[in-house]
Amino acid sequence: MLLKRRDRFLSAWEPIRDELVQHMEQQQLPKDACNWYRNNLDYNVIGGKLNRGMSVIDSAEILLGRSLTNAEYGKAAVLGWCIELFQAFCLVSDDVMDKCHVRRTQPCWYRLPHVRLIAVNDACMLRSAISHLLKKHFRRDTMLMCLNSFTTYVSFNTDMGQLVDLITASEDTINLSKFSLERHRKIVVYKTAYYSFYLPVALAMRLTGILDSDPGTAIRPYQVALSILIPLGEYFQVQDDWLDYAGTVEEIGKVGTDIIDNKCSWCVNTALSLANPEQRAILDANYGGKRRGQEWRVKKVFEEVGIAEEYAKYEDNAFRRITGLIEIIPEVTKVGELKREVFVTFLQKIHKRLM
Ligand code: DMA
Ligand code: MG
Ligand code: MG
Ligand code: MG
Repeated sequence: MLLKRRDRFLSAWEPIRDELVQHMEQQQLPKDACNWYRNNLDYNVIGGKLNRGMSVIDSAEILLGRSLTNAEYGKAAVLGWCIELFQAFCLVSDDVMDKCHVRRTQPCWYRLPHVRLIAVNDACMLRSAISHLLKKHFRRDTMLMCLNSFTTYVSFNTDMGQLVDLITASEDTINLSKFSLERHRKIVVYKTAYYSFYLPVALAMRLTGILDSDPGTAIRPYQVALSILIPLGEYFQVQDDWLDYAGTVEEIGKVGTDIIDNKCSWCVNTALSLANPEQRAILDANYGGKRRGQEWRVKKVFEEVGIAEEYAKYEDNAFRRITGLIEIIPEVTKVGELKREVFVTFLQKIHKRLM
């Protein structure tokens, strides 16, 4: 059942990819460039968990209380693949900026010898595909403007989050007193939560006809969705920070670089709040350091302060807190209204994740 769901979503990818490449071909762009774009799409869009993209379909089905017709599925799948294209854009550019080596258990795109900094333009082309697809597939729909404005809003937020992430992790001046859980919260909400959690649900809501400030509804559905999905996305990025430190490449498909990159991650902020003066001195002297043994010394302090226990507590709290937020939505709702199940499904998908 689960495999079928993924297979069906994957089978919608090929025509979308071909349509993007054909867009270049129709303009008689050189064959090598068209092939390059195809390789970019194949290498960077496929290979992940596809949770974000498939959430559009799942959420739409829950909201309608039935399976989608083939035509509805086609539209939901385009929206899902737009999110996966955005994710691909984020990862290709993020890996350049974070200087990572491995992604989805293969070399990061920019690490391929023939690619290198062409990856910057390749990332842009993954992102440009989104408005092109929306225009093509929704040109006769009144919802086009709304779908465009969601994606623009969410992209800008993601860019702002990445900016705060990057300037907080300055390479030449390492100063842990610049870090705080408050700053961390801004980073994770902006760089991750909007596009990974709010966007799939908001697109599914619009697709199934939920309008903001629907006359007759007491709750503002998009505001309610945001109030649950932002904390959910925050929890997800805390897990990403944790797995960067604790996960293996087999589990997470990438090699953690947060410590050597001087990232303002949940782990270092938590360790700073628990460290005694000697441990703090070790963190000050080694965090963000690239010399041999420095990362190991930081990890040792993480262990000593009991970060694993702290993380387990965080997970339990987050689960309880978000479950409470979901209960804002009435238990029984009519077709066309928000449903608890959209959010419960999302929470269950990520709670205690190990990959
Ligand atoms: C994730 O940040 C956010 C975006 C927008 C990619 P990250 O650098 O922690 O991600 P990862 O751990 O996947 O490199
Ligand atoms: Mg990264
Ligand atoms: Mg990053
Ligand atoms: Mg990370």
